[in-house]
Amino acid sequence: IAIRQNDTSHVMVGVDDVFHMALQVLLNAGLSPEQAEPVARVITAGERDECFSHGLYRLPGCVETIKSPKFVPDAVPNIVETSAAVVHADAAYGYSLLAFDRALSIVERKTRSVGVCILAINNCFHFSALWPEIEAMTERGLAAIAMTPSHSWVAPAGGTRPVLGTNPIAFGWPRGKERPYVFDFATSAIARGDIALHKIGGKPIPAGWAVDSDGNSTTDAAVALSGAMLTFGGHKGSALSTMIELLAGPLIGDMTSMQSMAFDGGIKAAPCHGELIIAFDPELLGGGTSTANHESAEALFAAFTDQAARLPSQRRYEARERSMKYGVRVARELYDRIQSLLMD
Ligand code: NDP
Ligand code: PYC
Repeated sequence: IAIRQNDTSHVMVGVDDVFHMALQVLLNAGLSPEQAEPVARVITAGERDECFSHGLYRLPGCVETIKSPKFVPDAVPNIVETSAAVVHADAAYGYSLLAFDRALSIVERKTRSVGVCILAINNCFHFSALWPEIEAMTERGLAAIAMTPSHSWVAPAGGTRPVLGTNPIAFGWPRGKERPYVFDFATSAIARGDIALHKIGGKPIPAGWAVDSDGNSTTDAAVALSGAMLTFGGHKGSALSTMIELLAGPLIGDMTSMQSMAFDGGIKAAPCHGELIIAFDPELLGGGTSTANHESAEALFAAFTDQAARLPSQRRYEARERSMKYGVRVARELYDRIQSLLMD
């Protein structure tokens, strides 16, 4: 990490202190301790891994969401084992993260027994990156896919009006002693949080991320936020995003991004909808040939790294090591804003 002497525009904060600061802000805002702990943990993980669009930057937005009349600050998730391979976790209009935590051991048990398990989280306010949940699966030796809608901010390919969410999809593959293969990205060209960070930093965005309200390409982050974002990969990202709307929406009896936006009614809380996670047990699905299958997967990864092509999450893992050693470098403006939330 570049620790510059006399850098008054940033503050160095230890990772543990990030967690305690985030936790205290959330508790001050009225979130129950049970809800607050996993939210603070995931925000800290985002800052630690230098995923700035989903780290401490999210904290003021979380406070706004907690104040929303539709949010339930002391929500207690209700976990139901719907079938041998299906778990429904009703987040009861709290954050998604406590519902995930409460369902995790049940999902693990079912996945080991059946080979696959679907976790449907319903009625959850959702603001977080998906890779912490995916890493929880890979730590248990499971492969997994996660996806969620958001708010309708993104135009479908060929259109100019927002319909789709930024709809992230994440995947993880356990690699034994190696760190897992994990990717996690929005199906919009970039997360909305990243465009908001460009706006805060006064920086232009690349062409291709968004159009203005008349459908013209824009590099102005503020204009992008009031126009329509675009999907990655044209019609391919558009279709993938639509799949996420359907699988993590109507399929599990929950809202699409358009419905989530309407539910919000202009309050500007975090999106409220469902999340779908599918876990796989490589041992059981490998039919007893798991060593051979492990070696096949490793050969695939080696074919990347042998030509210096990086695997997704490599940057994140390197950032994690750096942050654990030196702490994280938080913009002074954000740090001061968070401190002011501690005074409220
Ligand atoms: P990016 O476009 O930066 O893509 C991130 C993913 O791609 C990471 O897995 C990243 O690994 C990998 N990656 C990036 N560059 C390369 C490369 N050159 N080679 C190989 N892999 C690469 O992020 P997004 O803006 O699309 O998404 C950021 C986050 O926002 C995600 O965590 C997502 O879950 C979150 N999000 C959450 C939403 C929600 O509703 N809850 C909505 C939208 C987004 P690495 O991290 O190592 O760079
Ligand atoms: O960055 O697109 C985003 C986002 C939406 C909800 C949470 N993050």
